[in-house]
Parts: sequence; structure tokens; C-alpha cells
Amino acid sequence: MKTRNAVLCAIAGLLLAACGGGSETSLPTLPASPTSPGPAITVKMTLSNLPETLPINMPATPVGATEYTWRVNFDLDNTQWPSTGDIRIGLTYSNKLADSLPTDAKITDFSATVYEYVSGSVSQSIASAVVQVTENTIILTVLKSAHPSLSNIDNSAAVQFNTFARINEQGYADSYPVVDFTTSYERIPLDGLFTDTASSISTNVDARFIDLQSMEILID
Ligand SMILES: [Ca+2]
Repeated sequence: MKTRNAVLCAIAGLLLAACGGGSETSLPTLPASPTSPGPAITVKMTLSNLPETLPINMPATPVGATEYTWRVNFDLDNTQWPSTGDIRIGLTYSNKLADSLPTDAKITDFSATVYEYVSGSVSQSIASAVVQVTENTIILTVLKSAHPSLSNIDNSAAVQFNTFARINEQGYADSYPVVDFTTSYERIPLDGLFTDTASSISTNVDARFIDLQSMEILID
């Protein structure tokens, strides 16, 4: 809606002195994106502090192990648990090879992928998502047309967000809602916005880039 207004403002801008206050000269650049045509699912995750780059291929990381992930699970069958047909959208780095050297990598270069569960524990990649980072927010966008199963996601879905980082051989995680066996998922609210007021990140380590603050799901 904001984007549509912004476009109208841009078109009318030469003729009208003010449009919705008119003080915005630069718009929050939601993608002039490769994903603009057609309905999409957009996931936004705002963290406490998100640097532009993070260290990857760290010496203590086993080959192929996940070093970072930020993701959301869609529970589409109300089992409160990953099961066949559920969908996960996430941004992950798990590409360390035997000969990979430690380096710093841009978060926007990590893999943004959509997975569909084919059983409770097995999922397969069904599409790629477009990743953007704006300040402390990771934005993942996937066109519904990228795979038929994506049409199963609507505003009645329940979701769970979780993040993970491997730092000095140790794993750190955050999740919303907090994972337990009864209330692991939460319904998408009407405004699509979630707030995580609890911090489950150890104060002994600077892992604010996985500390979930607010999350948003946009479906059209
Ligand atoms: Ca499920």
C-alpha cells in the first residue's frame, strides 16, 4: 500500500506540491525487485544489531555445518510440528568446504531458500528467495508463482521464527515463539507483525545479529 502510494506520489510529484506530507525524498527501497510481478510472500526479521558482514568458514566449524541461519517455519497443517507439506523460508550459510578459508562475507550473499517438508524431518528445496538487508532487518521475498506449494501459505498459517549462529565451536539460538511442545507456533496476526520481547541470547557473546526483535509476514 505504501509502495503504491509512493508510486502515485512519484507520478503526481511534478504536479502536486504535497503528497502525504511530501517530506520523503528517498523511499524505503523495497525492491525495484526481480520479484515485483505477481503475488509474493515477504518475510522480515529485525535483529538487535546486524552487521553488513559476518565471519564464515571459521576454523572450528565442521565442513558443511551451518554457521548462520535466520528462518521461519510455516505450520500449514496445525500439528505444531514440522510435517509433510509445511514450508520453511530461510537465509543460511552452511557452505564451508574442506579447503575453505576463513573470511568475512556479506549477509546478502548467503543462500535464501524455500523448503517444503516431505516428511517430519526431511525437507527439500523448492525455490529461491530474494534477500535484502536494510539496517537491522533481513527481508526475504519469494514469488508465489515460484512453486505451486507456496499458494498453501495464507494469513491463517501459524509460524515460528528461529535463528542460529555458530561462534567459537558453540551454537547460539533464538526463537519466537519460544520452542516447547505445546505452543511452538503462533498465528499470523491481522497486521502480520510479531514482537519478541524476550532475549534468549547469552550475554557472554556478541550474537545480537541473531537476537529477534520484531518480525513481519506479508502475503498477497
Ligand atoms: Ca505441521
